[in-house]
Amino acid sequence: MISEISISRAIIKSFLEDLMKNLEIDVAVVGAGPSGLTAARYLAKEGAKVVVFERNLYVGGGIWGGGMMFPKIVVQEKAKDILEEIGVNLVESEKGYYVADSVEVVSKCTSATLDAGAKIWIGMNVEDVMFREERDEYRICGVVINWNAVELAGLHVDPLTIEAKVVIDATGHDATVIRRVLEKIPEVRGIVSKKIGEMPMWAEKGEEAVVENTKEVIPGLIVAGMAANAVFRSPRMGPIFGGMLLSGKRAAEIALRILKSS
Ligand code: 48F
Repeated sequence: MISEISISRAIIKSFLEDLMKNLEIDVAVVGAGPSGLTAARYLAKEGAKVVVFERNLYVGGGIWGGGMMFPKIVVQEKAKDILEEIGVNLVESEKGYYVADSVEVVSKCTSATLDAGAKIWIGMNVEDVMFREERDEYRICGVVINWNAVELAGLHVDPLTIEAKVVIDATGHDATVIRRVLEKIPEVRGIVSKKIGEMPMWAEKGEEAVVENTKEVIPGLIVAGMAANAVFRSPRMGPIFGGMLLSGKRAAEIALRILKSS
C-alpha cells in the first residue's frame, strides 16, 4: 500500500532539513549556468558549505542551447581539463577547438557539483542581498530568496534570507544580483561601469575579459561568468564556454581566499 501522506511527509521533512541546515553558509552561488556550477563544484571540493540558487526549474543556464540550438558547445585548450576531469567527452574539431555535447556538459557538471557536496535549489529567485555597514564600507553578507513562482505571479510575499560569507553573482547576461545592489546602493557605482550590459560579439576579447573581470566587486560579492562581462562592459563571445568555466574556477579561488581570511 502506498500512503500519499508518507510521500508528502518525506518531501517536506527532507527539504525542511536541507533548509534548516543551510540558513548559514559559506558561499551562496546565484545561477546554475556554467560559471556558477563550476564555482560551486570547486568550492564544495575544498569543503566549503555551498548552495546554488537557480530561479528556473532546471539547471544549466545557457549551456543547453549550444550555438543557435545546435546542442554542442566549444571549449579551448586552456579550459578543457575542467570538463575532462568530470568525464565530459571532447572531440578536437579544428586545432585547439574542442567540441562537447551540451546535454552531457550540463548533466556531468551538475552531477559533479552535487557529488562534491554542494546543494542546488531550483525554482528559487535571489531577489536581493543582505548587507552590513562596517567601518564606512558596505559588506554583502547573504541573499534574500523567494520562490520564482511568486515573482512571476507578481504576488506580494515577503522573502526569507540565507546568511553567506560570500555571494557569487553568476546570473549571466542579466547580472541580476549586482544590478539590484547598484540600484539600491548607487554609492558603489564608482567601482563598476555606470551602465550594465555586455558589448557586442568579440569572442577572443570576451573570453579573456571574462576571467579578468571575475573579481570581488564589493566586499563579500564576487561577479563571475557573463555577469562579470556585463558589469565591466566587455564583449560577448557566443557559444565558446572555456571562459565561463575558467571564470567559475577563479571565482571559487577568490571565495576560498576570502573564507580563509575571515
Ligand atoms: O546565463 P548563464 O548560463 O550564465 P553564465 O554562467 O554563462 C553564460 C553562458 O551560458 C552563455 C555565454 C557563453 O558564451 O555567454 O550565455 O555566465 O546562467 C545564469 C543562470 O542564472 C539564473 C538563470 O536562470 C540562469 O540559469 N539566474 C539569473 N538571475 C537569477 C538566477 C536570480 N536572481 N536568482 C536565481 N537565479
